[in-house]
Amino acid sequence: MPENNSSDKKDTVYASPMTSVGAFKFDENVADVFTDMIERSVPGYGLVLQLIGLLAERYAQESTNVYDLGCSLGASTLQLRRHIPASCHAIGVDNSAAMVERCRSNMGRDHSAATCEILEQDIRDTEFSNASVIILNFTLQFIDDDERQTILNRMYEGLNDGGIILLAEKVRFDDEDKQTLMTDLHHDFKKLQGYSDLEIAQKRAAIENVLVPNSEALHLERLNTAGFATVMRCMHCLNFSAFLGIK
Ligand code: GEK
Repeated sequence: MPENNSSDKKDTVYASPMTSVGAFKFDENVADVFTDMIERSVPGYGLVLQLIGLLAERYAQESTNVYDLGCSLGASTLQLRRHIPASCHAIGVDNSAAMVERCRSNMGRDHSAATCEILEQDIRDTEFSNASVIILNFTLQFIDDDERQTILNRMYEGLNDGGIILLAEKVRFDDEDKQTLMTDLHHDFKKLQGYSDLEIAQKRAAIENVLVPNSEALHLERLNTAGFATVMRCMHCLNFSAFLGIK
């Protein structure tokens, strides 16, 4: 389990019947239970966190910036901090005040040598410079579809040669049968983690139009278009994938 949160509260946000389900927001209620929510909702989440540590060990360059975009409570930021040289600076960015407040407090309890700052900011406004590692761990999926390429292009520009981007996303399948099967299996996975049919249905209604997944082919194409010399998928579990781009 990632040690990223002082709270280990169970996610019951969608446990009671709602007369109408509002659009999903990263508010106080979600931030309070976020570790439990993401661990029980995203198959492979823990594995991607470990992968982030391995990539940071290999690709973080001395005296550079490493970025964690959409840092939430800081699970990926902590992986970065613990695996980068002491001369690096870790920058976490999130536009949810509730997440940022808790993330800063989580970072305050970590004693890694590398310095760290958590910015309350929209990643569309983040400036990237002297970067060796940029992490987008299940964040790009919340940005307007037509803005995704521009953000990736800017990240590429801010990366030093040999730097990397790790992009993890929920993905969709163009083939309708595959899309249905993966969606069903994902819901089976959530039931296995203890979510009820009601919780799954209400969360699904809330997240629709908020989290908009792309196909794997489109993610790979975007990374190629941004200019990355090497682009590959490095993790895949049901309808969740992670992609690596190396400059
Ligand atoms: C982890 N990476 O645990 N600008 C900044 N932050 C944003 C924006 C935006 N435009 N849109 C959404 N967010 C984390 C998990 S969660 C993934 C990332 C999920 C933030 C949002 O506030 C939330 O904290 C995060 O992106 C997405 O490794 O909930 O599936």
